[in-house]
Amino acid sequence: MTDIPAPIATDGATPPLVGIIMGSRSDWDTMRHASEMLTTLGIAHECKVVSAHRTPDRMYEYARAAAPRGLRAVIAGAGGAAHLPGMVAALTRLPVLGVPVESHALKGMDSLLSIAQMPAGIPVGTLAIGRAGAVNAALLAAAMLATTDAQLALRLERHRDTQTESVAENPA
Ligand code: RP5
Repeated sequence: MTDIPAPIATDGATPPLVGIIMGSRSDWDTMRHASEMLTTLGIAHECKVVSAHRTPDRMYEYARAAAPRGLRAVIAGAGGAAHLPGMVAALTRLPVLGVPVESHALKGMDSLLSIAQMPAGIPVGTLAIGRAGAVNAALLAAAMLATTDAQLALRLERHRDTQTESVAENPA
């Protein structure tokens, strides 16, 4: 059996490879699941509140600096009129993964459609509404990074094997 390498430290000393951003602190209850999955996989990352509406200058600066700082992907979560992922994607060449946060008024359908329906030319990889989308954004970012990181590829495969083994055949 192949040895699984130890995870990369995610103690803040390692430069982040993935940036998790969200439009509001109220999004953290959803977006923390992306952070937890990246931590599980040993991927150094950072988490910031960056609002397209309320802090447009912060958003611009974050997006413009993301690639030069060494980030390899951005996970952006937002709810309602969720412009953040698309605006950030317009400002960086990095892959941007959008997580529609569930809104009170429309249960996240507004978030989903405003993130997914990007006009041709600037893509946002849109995930599912809510926790599932946050978890899968982290797994998708991991899969992208794993194409050039053999140790991460092993950790990702191990994670998937463990998930498979945890599914009981008996429903009761
Ligand atoms: C969006 O507005 C945020 O992404 C959040 O999902 C939503 C509501 O924000 P708060 O009013 O809770 O700060 O920009």
